[in-house]
Amino acid sequence: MTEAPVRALTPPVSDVDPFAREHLLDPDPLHETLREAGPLVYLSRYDVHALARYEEVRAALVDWQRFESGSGVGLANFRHEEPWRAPSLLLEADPPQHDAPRRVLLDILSPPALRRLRDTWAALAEELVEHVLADGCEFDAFTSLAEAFPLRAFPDAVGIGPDGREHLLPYGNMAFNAFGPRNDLVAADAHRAAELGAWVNAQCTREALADVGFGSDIWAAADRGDLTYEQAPLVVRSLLTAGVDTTVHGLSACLYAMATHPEQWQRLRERPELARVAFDEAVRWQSPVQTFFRTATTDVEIAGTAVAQGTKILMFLGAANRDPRRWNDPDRFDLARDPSGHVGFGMGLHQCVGQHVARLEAEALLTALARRVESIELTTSPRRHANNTLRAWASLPVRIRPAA
Ligand code: 8QM
Repeated sequence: MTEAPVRALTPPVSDVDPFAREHLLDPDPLHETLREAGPLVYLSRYDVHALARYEEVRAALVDWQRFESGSGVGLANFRHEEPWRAPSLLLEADPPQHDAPRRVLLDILSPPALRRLRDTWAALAEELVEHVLADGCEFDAFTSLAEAFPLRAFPDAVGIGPDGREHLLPYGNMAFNAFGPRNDLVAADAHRAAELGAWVNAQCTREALADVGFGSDIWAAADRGDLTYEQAPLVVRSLLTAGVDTTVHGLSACLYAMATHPEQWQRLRERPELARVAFDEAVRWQSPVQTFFRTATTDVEIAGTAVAQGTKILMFLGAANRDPRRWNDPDRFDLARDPSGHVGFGMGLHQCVGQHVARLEAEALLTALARRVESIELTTSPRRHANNTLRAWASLPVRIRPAA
């Protein structure tokens, strides 16, 4: 038996707008449609090819030679459109330019380097949990925990000054919207882009940063010659862009999961060492970062379809993380599963360099809660926040019962 060569198939075409508000707020139905349409779907509205199955998303993520990041990981192609800010040296770069910044951050954000933060963050988490317990046990877990914890922990760890920190979340919201099309979400923030960008850039200079922290570590890498002095502030900027909203919505995903799965909460209380598994399972289940693009560096064939050089490839991380071809009962949030291999942090060369920071934050918050809180339940419907890249929240109203 010989198989017929499968060449230049025409992929299924969809005119859906995945960045329309309804899909951003509730992406699961669209994800299923795209996964089931085929391994590759042409999205006519944006002239991009989309991947929604685990195998294809993973393959594209690890194939940095054929699917580059340097022409932008959003919809805009930097070769044809001016980027809204100087490109990131990490996210929007390929080898060899990507290598030095990557190595520097891998070291600064490595598990041994984070050990000094562990006790501080555990104490901070306890303080926040005590506060919500003392405050009557009914509160918005989005603002009081998921936003409050990273905002108290991370900017201090980077070493930025105390002033203007209220700009961090609006800047992140803008940066993550900017990966999508220029829709109403981008227009809504456009009037603040210059002001927010200037504030963030001003936090990245050596003079603006504390003597101890990730920021100072980055400048020390420049002193050693591991980075140039021109690169250092842009690497600091990567931390401030990628390190706040992602953890806010990742922690929100955990809290939402726990509030809606009381049996999983009890399991975590019995075995608090599951906190990190719980976080990764929440990242798989919700995928706080929903989408990124790559660009084909040559004419390529994906699942039998010819894709021309320069084509943008839209990878649905959230859809891959719930692909039934890869995951048993994928829509279930389940601490008994092994969530490793999820693509919520990406995969390959660009895989989230801050993932150990995120896990440490989640571990601190979840273990503090597990010690002091018997139950968590929603009091009213949570509210989502529409963003072109993030599966984001606006509010998570809960009631907790203190542990005896
Ligand atoms: C997303 O600016 C950056 O380097 C950067 C921005 C956003 C991310 C990563 C890096 C994935 C969290």
